[in-house]
Amino acid sequence: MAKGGPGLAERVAAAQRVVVLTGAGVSAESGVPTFRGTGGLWRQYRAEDLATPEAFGRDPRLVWEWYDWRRQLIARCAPNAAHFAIVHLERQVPEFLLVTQNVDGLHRRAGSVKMVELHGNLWRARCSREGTIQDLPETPLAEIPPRCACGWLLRPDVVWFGEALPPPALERALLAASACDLFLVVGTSAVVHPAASLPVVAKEHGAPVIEVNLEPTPLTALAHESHHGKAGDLLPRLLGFSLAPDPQPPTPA
Ligand code: BV8
Repeated sequence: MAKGGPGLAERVAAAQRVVVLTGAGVSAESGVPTFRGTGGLWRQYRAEDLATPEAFGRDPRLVWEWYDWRRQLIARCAPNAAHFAIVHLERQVPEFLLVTQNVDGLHRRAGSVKMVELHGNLWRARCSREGTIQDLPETPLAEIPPRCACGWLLRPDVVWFGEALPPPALERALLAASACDLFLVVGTSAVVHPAASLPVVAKEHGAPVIEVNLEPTPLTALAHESHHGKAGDLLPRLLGFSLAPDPQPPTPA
């Protein structure tokens, strides 16, 4: 629980440069299974066994069936109060960056703009040869595994275990973590690197690290405050937002 000192709303009010790191827990209340929770399983497989280049090389059809299942499930999910609280936060602080590990696209659907997707996005596919990107439909794929017009296999445009994160996204996240004056971590088990090192970087540069998660994580000991509970309940309350069901889209500049 909170270890004393100013509450999160006070810290935000005083902050100039805020970074938020999210994981699968921020989408849990939208109905998206987390990676390591009970809902994280698909058929008899573990996510870690399928989200690898080796699994894709061995059985591209199986891996695409998993992503196709996830996309169709996520298409029926909506952003929840935690996503919208983060949108409000983005619009409230002078400098803001959302760094998400999630590939479900729900932050963008909620209205987040200043964000990096460290692990890519399952709504996009990439040609295995050319690297060209194409958007994927909410409906089931006509052909599994899908192929590029060049004939080569398409792959989900996500970062698999053992693959490097997109350098521009990681560099932007590291720079923001080292320069922020408040680092908020929401809904991550903090076991996947290098994303899990970002709060450590923030703390080493003097920023308070505030964790909001259902249960303790390896980050809890390091955090200045840990709030355990559901992000959709806790985050709006901690930030002092009485959230309208869906925040008005930003007025065009
Ligand atoms: C790399 C995309 C090097 C795919 C994902 C030891 C040390 C350092 C690194 C390693 C190491 N051993 C192995 C590694 C490397 C590995 C790694 O970190 N492995 C872990 C498992 C130990 N990392 C990598 O391979 C990364 N690449 O290191 O490359 C390199 C460098 C140069 C050249 C070549 C290679 C790549 C990692 C990215 C993998 N891709 N996703 C896809 O999604 O299909 S990771 C995957 O895990 C998701 O992105 C997910 O977001 C992410 C992290 O998981 P979480 O988001 O935290 O989800 P989880 O289910 O674990 O936890 C949810 C939390 O929410 C829980 O704590 C739960 O309590 C909480 N919760 C639940 N409900 C709620 C809630 N909280 C609040 N409210 C609720 N309602």
